[in-house]
Amino acid sequence: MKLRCADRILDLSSPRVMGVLNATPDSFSDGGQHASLDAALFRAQEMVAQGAAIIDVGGESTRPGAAKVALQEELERVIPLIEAIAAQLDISISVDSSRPEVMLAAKAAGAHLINDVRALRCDGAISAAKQTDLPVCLMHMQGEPTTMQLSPGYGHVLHDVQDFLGARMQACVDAGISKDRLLIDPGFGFGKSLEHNYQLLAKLEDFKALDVPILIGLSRKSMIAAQLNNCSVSERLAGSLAGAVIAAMKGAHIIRVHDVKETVDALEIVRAAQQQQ
Ligand code: 8Y7
Repeated sequence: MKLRCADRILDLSSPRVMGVLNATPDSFSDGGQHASLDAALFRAQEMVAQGAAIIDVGGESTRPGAAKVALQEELERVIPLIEAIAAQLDISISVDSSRPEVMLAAKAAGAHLINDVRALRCDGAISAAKQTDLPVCLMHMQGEPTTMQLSPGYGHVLHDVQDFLGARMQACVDAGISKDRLLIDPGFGFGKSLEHNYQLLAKLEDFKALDVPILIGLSRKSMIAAQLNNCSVSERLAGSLAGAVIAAMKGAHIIRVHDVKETVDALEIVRAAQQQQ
């Protein structure tokens, strides 16, 4: 399976790694705007060398309870970084944003893919995404980041998430975004209890029925920590790799992670085994 991403082709015939790059001012450096751009660019370069297929650039923190970021602030964080990566590195760039203005500016800056945790539900987002002609990842989230973990509830979590993603896909197709531009993501940790997350992971293969590439992110998330005595972020690598391998074996095409090198290695073993089937 191949996905056209602006002027690049992403080969999804074996599972690929998307590296997380946070364009938040204090993520890498406290030495001002220029230093933080340089540090982020250095990290991007490292992820390319480690075998990432995509770099996901985000300027809005969607962690549970995180504060909202103003539009101008989000633009100032992500756009110069996307421009610099596009100019200097040979890699697909995804923009992690829900705002139409950011999607359009990111496309102009050289982005290849849109990653929207709100599945194009913000005003104007569908039409902006269509205008960019870029592929879009539609993620499931119940509620909003500030409140989503307070009391997540479903009739049947698997069916509810599938129905939501199917409906968002239909809304995109109705607006003129063709199905071969779409990807889906169950949204681990976004308005889900621990049990909901593992129910979705256990049945991830059922999302193949929607017939578009599947992207997942569980790297370092609380669903990993919760099984490991609520271990700290630095102790979640083995658990995250196990989750990535399970997801890949159940049909995920793109795995969004912090630890690129280790995940690329783990997925190479999945690829070698899948090739024999
Ligand atoms: C996901 C994501 C985050 C995910 C997609 C974190 C931006 C939280 N998680 N995008 N973004 N899927 N598509 O812990 O699971 O990385 S942010």
